[in-house]
Amino acid sequence: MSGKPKLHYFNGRGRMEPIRWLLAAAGVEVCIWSFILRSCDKYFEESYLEKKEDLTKLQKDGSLLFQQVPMVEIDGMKLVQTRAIANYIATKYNLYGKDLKERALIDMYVEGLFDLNELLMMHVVQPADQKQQHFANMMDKAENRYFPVFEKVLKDHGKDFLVGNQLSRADVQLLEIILMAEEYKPDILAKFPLLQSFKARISNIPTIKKFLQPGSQRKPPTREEDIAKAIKIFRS
Ligand code: P9H
Repeated sequence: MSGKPKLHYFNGRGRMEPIRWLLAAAGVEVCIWSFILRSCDKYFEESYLEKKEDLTKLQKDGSLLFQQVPMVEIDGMKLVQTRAIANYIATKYNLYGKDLKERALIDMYVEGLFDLNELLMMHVVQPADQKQQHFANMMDKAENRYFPVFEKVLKDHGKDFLVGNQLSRADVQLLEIILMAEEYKPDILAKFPLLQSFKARISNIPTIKKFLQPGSQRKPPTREEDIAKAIKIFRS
């Protein structure tokens, strides 16, 4: 057991990606001393579900409280439920604000971002005849409901981070969502100058910069064939 958190999910973004971002941002580097070299390459271990039997095995051996993944083995626990896992990691690595009011702000921002993430994440599984309408709706919500909120937050307090003038899970998740939205519409930040500088600033934080490097544990955009594979694993 390497002491690193172990993530159980399929080899794709889905509901595990926000957790991968948080662990990377927390920069939980555990160096493996092998007798020849010191490797600090990975922030976490991953066990990929490749086939239905992989899920059934975890379900049968009691590893999944609600028979579902994401599941993260950390500190002797088998945590499930994406938000519960993210709350634990954010609290453990001091990415959740310094008091109750900051936590409330962070929770509002993060839950708004989870809602936008759901729209962006579900586009690839839309039936062909609904893709256009779904695309228009998710871009409208990003540009007219969610991004204006974060542009105004940065404008009003003029600080580098969304909450408490220090890095929090809200900054990490906002960057994750900005990059996902730009995969659909590269100039989506055209009307948001402060989000443009926020993106550059947070992307240059060493742990996050490393996670954005090619070859990192960050997953590529989900393709149709990835969904077909996931459906085989998860559909009963
Ligand atoms: N509240 C993948 C990509 C996007 C959206 C959903 C699923 C929900 C949490 C087996 N787990 C397709 O259905 C795969 C959840 C967790 C929970 C699962 C079953 C899903 C997906 C795999 N399904 O936030 O953690 O929906 O384990 O028997 O229900 S993820």
